[in-house]
Amino acid sequence: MITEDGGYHFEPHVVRVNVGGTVTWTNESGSHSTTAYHPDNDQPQLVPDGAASWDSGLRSEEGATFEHTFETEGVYHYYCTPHESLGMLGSVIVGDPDPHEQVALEDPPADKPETVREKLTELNEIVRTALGDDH
Ligand SMILES: [Cu+2]
Repeated sequence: MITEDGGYHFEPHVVRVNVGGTVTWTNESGSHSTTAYHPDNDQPQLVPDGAASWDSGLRSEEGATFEHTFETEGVYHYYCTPHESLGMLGSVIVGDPDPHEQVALEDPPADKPETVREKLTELNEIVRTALGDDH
């Protein structure tokens, strides 16, 4: 599900899996990572409480893949290390979480650049719609 075709983005921006499901990212071109917004990656927490972190590291080979298995229900935001400021962010929905209890869906962190905050707002709208939360 990665990446760069004319722009820097994850495709699709939002994916949904069951609890215990695995997401596989494939690098189409360029050099990218998939990295959780998790304190373990020195980032604000935009994943469920107690969720496992992940960080693929930079992947430069075409066709390189990275997998992560999601054991904790909830909404996860992640980014590409070199292209975060270009808005290369994505989201994973695991299971059928309550949108009102998701750390990831709160207001984007104030100390992030505007491009990142805008992208998080956009992702949150897609996620809320997917979860049937219309207000
Ligand atoms: Cu990238």
